[in-house]
Amino acid sequence: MLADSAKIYVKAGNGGNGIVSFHREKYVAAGGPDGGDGGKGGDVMFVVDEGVRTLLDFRYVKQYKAEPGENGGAGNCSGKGGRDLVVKVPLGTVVKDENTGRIIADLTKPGQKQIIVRGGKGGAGNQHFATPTRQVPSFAKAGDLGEELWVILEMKLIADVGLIGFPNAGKSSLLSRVTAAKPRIADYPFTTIEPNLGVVSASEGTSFIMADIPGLIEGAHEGVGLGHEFLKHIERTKLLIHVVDIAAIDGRDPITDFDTINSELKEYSAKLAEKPQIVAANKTELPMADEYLEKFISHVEGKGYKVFVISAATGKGIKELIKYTAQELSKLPETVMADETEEEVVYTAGEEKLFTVRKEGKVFIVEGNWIRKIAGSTNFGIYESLQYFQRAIKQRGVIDELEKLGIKEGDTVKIYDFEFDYVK
Ligand SMILES: Nc1nc2c(ncn2[C@@H]2O[C@H](COP(=O)(O)OP(=O)(O)OP(=O)(O)O)[C@@H](O)[C@H]2O)c(=O)[nH]1
Ligand SMILES: [Mg+2]
Repeated sequence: MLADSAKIYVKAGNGGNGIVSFHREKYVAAGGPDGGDGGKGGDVMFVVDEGVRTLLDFRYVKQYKAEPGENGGAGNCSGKGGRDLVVKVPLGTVVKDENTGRIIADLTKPGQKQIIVRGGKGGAGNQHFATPTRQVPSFAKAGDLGEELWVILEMKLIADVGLIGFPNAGKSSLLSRVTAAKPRIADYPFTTIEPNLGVVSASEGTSFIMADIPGLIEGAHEGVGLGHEFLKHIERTKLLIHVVDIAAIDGRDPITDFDTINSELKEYSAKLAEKPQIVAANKTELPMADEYLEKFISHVEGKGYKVFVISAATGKGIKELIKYTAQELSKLPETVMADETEEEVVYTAGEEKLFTVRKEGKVFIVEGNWIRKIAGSTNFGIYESLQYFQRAIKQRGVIDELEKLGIKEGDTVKIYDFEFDYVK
């Protein structure tokens, strides 16, 4: 089974609570507040591990949670921080926020590490809340909640060059000739069902990674055949080699084949169609190729492409093709990141709404990351903490929004686990 995408839940540890405590000692009449702070919750981070080759594991284990911070202790003792959770992912993993589609991480280097969700801050103990007028602070802050998120993981091939073309064009044959890869090669379509990768040594010191993908056919951009699954993989290659069977062994016309594949690319994404493309006219050692070769070359060159006349079977023309490919690659930028190739809406944090308000029957529901956090760090049993909460939601316009929805005295407001009656 191919496992090149998965959906998982990640949750960073909640911060530990600050505590309320007072110094007690024999002969010391009124000890001051000494409630310690809560520890920070652990982060969830992803690290690229080359031993992990697919996202298969993420199909089985879907929840990843880091440790919470410990609560503070008496005697100004801070709680221990929660341990981070380090999750190993394969090279080429792109992590997206399920909700917004925003790319959170694009892990393209071995060993690369990135925090995905951050642990909550520990709450401050009552030691911090003593003021000249408040010498007996009877409250402490709860720890912040750890961030939580559903994320989509996608694995994108990291190859410099992608081989595209119809089934049976000879993509795998070409790959096996120029690299040590041993893809399956056969005279039936869709021999290749998953991409194969290989390293091409071009000349002293220069090498690049080449990948074949399953054959593309008409309608691929709509999901016909197998190729569609893989178009997204070749989005991040730097250059494409388009392999065409010039001997027309499968009975199709090479010129039509060439145009069909290119229009499929264009239908799938404009970026993909604009990628530099070198054309390899294959199987030209066969006499049948002569019938099409000349016309094919003039058609393709007429469209501005460079064509190489090759034979994956005999090796003809392949040295020239590889040399030219290496030259072209050296002119292109180092890496192609996922967010440069994808036409997605990328949200910045500032655009995200602080909260949303809706009415369900008689209950007014307030949701959103900001409100969840602040509600989570409020100790509703303590007057001063509650006051702080009320001030904050008023300032940010929550009350205004509730009133716009027609809230009345005595109606219920629900903020995640907290419910209270609305009082003007
Ligand atoms: N005569 C000749 N046959 C070739 C040449 N290149 C490939 N073939 C044959 O064409 C058939 C298909 O080759 P593959 O390399 O499997 O083609 P592919 O493009 O990877 O095909 P899919 O994986 O099915 O998409 C095999 O029978 C190869 O032996 C060539 O240069 N000359
Ligand atoms: Mg193949």
